Amino acid sequence: PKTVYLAEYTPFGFIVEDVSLTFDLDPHKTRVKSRIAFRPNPEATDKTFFLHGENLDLISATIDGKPVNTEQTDEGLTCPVPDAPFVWEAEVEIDPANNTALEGLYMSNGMYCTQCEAEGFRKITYYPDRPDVMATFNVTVNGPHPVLLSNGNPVKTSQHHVEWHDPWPKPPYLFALVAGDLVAHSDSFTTMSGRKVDLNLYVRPGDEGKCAFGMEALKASMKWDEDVYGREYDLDLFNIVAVDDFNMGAMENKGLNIFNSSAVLASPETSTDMNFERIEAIIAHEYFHNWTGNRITCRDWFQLCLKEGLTVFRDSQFTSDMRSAPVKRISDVIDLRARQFPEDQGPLAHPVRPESFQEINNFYTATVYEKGAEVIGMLKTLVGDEGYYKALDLYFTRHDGDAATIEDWLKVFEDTTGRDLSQFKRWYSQAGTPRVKVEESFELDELTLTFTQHTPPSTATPDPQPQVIPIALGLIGPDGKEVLETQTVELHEETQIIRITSLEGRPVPSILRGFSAPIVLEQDLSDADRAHLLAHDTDPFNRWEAGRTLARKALLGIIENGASVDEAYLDGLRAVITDDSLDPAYRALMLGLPSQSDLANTLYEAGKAPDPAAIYDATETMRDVLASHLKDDLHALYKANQVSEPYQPDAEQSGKRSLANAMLSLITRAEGAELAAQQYAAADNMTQQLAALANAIRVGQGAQMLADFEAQWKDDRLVMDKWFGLQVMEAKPKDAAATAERLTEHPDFNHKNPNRFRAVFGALAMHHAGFHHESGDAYTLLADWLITLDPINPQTTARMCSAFQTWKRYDADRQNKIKTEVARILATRDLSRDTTEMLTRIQG
Ligand code: HT7
Ligand code: ZN
Repeated sequence: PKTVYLAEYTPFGFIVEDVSLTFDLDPHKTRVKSRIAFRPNPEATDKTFFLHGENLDLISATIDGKPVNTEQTDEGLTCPVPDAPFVWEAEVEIDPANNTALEGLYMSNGMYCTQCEAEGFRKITYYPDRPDVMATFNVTVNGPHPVLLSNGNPVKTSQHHVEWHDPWPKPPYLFALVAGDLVAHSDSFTTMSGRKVDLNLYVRPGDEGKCAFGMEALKASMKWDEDVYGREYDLDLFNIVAVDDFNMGAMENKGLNIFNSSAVLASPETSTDMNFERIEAIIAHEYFHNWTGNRITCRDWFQLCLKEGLTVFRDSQFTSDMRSAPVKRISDVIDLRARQFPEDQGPLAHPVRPESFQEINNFYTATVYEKGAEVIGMLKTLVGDEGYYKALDLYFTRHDGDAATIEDWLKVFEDTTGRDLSQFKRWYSQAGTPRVKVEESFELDELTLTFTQHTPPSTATPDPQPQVIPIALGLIGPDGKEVLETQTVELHEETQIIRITSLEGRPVPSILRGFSAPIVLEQDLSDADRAHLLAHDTDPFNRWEAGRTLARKALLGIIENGASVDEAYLDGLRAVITDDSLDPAYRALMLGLPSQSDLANTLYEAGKAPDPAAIYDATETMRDVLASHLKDDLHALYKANQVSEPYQPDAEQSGKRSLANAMLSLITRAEGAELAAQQYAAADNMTQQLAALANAIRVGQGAQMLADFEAQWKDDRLVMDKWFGLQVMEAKPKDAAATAERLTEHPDFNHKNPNRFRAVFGALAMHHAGFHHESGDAYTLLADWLITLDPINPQTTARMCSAFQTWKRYDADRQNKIKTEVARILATRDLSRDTTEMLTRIQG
C-alpha cells in the first residue's frame, strides 16, 4: 500500500466553482449524475486532472458537453482537460445495498444514508476527494421515500423529488444524503441575531419517544456556542438523523448530522445516566464542528487534530459547564490514561499531527482527539482565558471559509498574544508521553522542586526534544491549610528548578493540579503525604489523584506480596465518601480503582511481566477490603442517595445514583444479591436496572434476571447491545472468551452491525483478565472474528485490532500467542489496507 506524507502536500490543480448532483435511488442500481464546474487553480503547479473514484461503474463522462476518453484505475480516473474553465459531467452507478463497509452511500434497515469522512465521497462519484477542495453543492434526490434529505436548505419539494442547495462552500467529506421512511421530532431555535432555525431529529417509526433529550441537548449546544464563543448557526435548518448501522459515534455533515442511534436516542427506561451524558456530549461535539471543522476545515488529513482536538476541547468545556467541572476533568483523565496513554506508549504511537499514513481512517485516534484536546487546554492555560478567546476570535475571522493548518492555528495565538510558540509546536510533532520527575528538598523556610522531563523515544519520534509543559501547583501546609494557591510554572528545559521561600514548616506539594499537562508525573511522596492531600487538597483533581495513587500502591502490594491495605488510606477514603458536603458523583469516583490494564502497565514499566490473573484477584481482594472497611456506612449511604423524584438525567440525580450503585456493588459483594434483586424489581429506569443486573451476575446470581431482561427488551436494539456486552464484562476471566463465543451464536448477534459487534468484542477486549487469559482463547476468538469481519467492514475491523497493541507488556507465552494471531490475520488473502496497516504497526 501507498504511504502518504504531510511533507508532500501540493494544492489541487483546479478550483471547483459549483457542484450539482442528481441521485436516482435504487438499492442495487443507484444512478448518480454529477455536473462540476472547474477552473485552473493559479496557485497550483501540478495541473494533473485526477478525480478519485472507487467501486463506481462509469456510465458516461463529458467535458463541456463532449464525451471524453478517461483512463481509469482502482483509485480514480484522469483525462485530458482544457487550460481554461470547463464543466465535467458524469454518470455512475453504485450498489448501496451491498455496501457493508458503511462508507459512501449505503443502506441501513431499508434507509439510505452516507458517510463520507474521511475519503468516502469517492465511493459516490468521481471527484477531487480532498478537504481543501471546497465548493457549493446543489443536490437533487429522487426516490420513493417520504423523507429525502441532503445538506443545506430545501429549494424545491415535490413527491419523490427534493432539491437541496447548500450555500456554504464545503469539502466533499461533509456531503450527506438520507432517504427513508422516517419520522421527525421537530423544534426550533432562535439565534442570537433573531433568526429562526428549524430543528428536526429524524428517526425510524417507533423511536419517536427517544428524541426529546437529544433535541434539548442540541438547543443547549447552540446557545452555549453563542454565549461562550460568539458562534451563531448559519442555515435555516438543522437536521439530525439516527442510523442503526454506523462505524463511529456521529458525523458533522453540514446541516445534516448523521448519528449512530446509540449516540442520540435516549429514554429513561432504555438509557443509563452515562448514555445520557455521552449523548449530550456527542450532540454538542457534532454541532460545534459547524464552526470548528465545517466553516473552517482542514487543508489535508494530517491536520485532523485542527478540527477534532479543538472540537473535543469545546465539548469538554460544554459538559463542564452543564454538569460538574471536577467530575468531568477526572473522567476525561481516566479516559485519556485508559485509551491514549497505551497508544502513545506502544507501537501505534504517533504525533497529534501525524506525518504519514496509509489509511487515514486508522488515525481517528485517542491521540488525535483526546491528546489533541489536551494540547489546546495547555495553550489556554499558557495564554490565559482572555488570550485564548481573543485568539479564537481572530481564528474565526481570519480563517472563515478556509482549509487551514496547525501553523495557521498557532499563528493566531502568536499574533494575539505575542508569544513564540515554536517550542510549544512540538506537542503536535512529537509522539510519546513526556515523563516529568519532581524531586523535593526543604531547608529552613525554603522548598526546592527540581523538575526533569524525559520523553521515551519511539519509532515515530526517535529523538524527542524538551517540550513546554505547564505545571499547575499549590502547597498544602502541615495543618491542612493551603499555603500557596494554584500557580502555573512553565517547564521548557530538560531540568528546571523552582524555589518557594518564607514557608513555615514543610508543606506537601500538590503538583499537576487539574492535570495541567498530559504527562506522567513521577513524584516520590510518602503515603502519609498522599493521605494528607486526600484529606486536604483544595484541588479536586489532585485530591482524587492522591486517593487513586494510594489505591494503586495498595493493589500492587497485594499483587506482589499479599500485603494488607494501609489503614490510614482506608480511613481517609472513608472520610471522603461519608463527607456529605462533597458531590456524590465525586465521592463515587473516589471509590473507583485503577483499571487492571493500568496496573499491568505499572508492573511492565517496573520491569515485571504482569500476571493478569493475579491482578484480577488483587482487585477482587481490594473490593472485599473496601466492603468490609466501609460496612457500617454502606446501607446508610445507599439509602441516603436514593432518588425519590421522577427520573432526570442531570448531574445531581445521576451523581446520587452512581454513589448508591457503588454502595450496592459493595453490599452485594458482602451480602449477596438480595438488595440487587429488590432494586431490579423496583427500577423504573435503565441505570438502576442495569446496575442491579450487573451486580447480580457478578456474584453468580444473575441467570433469572438476564432471562427476564432479554424477554423485556428483546425488541430494543440498543438495550440488547447492553445485554450482550454485560455478560462478557461480568464473566469470570476463564469464562470470558466462551461467553463471547456463545453470544455470537445467539440469533440476534449480527456481526455486520458495528454496535452489536463492539458490544461483544469491545467488551471482551476490555476484560483484561479474560482477554489475556492464559489459554489464549480470547486472542484466537477475536482473531477469527476479525478475519470474518474484515472483508465486510474494514474500518471497524481495523479499530478493533488495537486490542493487541499492548502485547509487549506480557510474558513470552502470551506474547507468542498474540504474535501468532496477528500473523494469522495478516496472512489472510485480500486483507484490507486498514487492517494490514494497523497490524503491521502493532507488530513493530
Ligand atoms: N468527524 C467524524 C469522524 C469520522 C467518522 C464518523 C462516522 C463514521 C466514520 C467516520 N470517520 C471519521 C466524527 C467526529 O469526530 O465528530
Ligand atoms: Zn469530531
